[in-house]
Amino acid sequence: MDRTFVMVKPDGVQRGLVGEIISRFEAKGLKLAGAKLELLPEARVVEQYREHLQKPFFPGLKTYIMSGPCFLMVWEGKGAVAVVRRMIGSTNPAEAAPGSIRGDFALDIGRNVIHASDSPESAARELGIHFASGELVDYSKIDEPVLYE
Ligand code: D4T
Repeated sequence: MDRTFVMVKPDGVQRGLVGEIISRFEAKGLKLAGAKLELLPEARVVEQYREHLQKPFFPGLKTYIMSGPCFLMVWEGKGAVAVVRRMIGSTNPAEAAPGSIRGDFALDIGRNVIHASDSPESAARELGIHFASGELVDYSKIDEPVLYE
């Protein structure tokens, strides 16, 4: 099954949106394979956002991501990377579709509540940054036979 890395950012944790976000992914049929609440060290934030290191918004992004705990998750399911990206919505919440997480819960691109991997390659890379293999749980869920053809 496909796996993706998802992170509720500090604004989402502070606003009490973790439960709502987990509920949406559970209701979709995705399977939680790992989760933890963490204050991210600078090195992992830099690694996570390495493509943006030279961008003008990077210093503010780093300060924001390190401003409080993040809730890190790994979700599994058919097409999980693309499915979760659609569920979180566009990077800029002002353009994110209603019904998406950013469309429903955010207003500002600098406080957009949630991150999710944007490709299977990014998912593998980001999983490696944030989770040790022993932190992921391999198990069966009883709804799998009715979720999939
Ligand atoms: P993340 O990586 O946080 O899920 O966001 P996206 O994948 O949707 O978008 P991104 O990589 O282009 O941007 C990373 C992160 O930087 C913030 N940001 C972005 C910002 O504060 N100002 C900006 O102008 C841009 C483009 C928001 C998300």
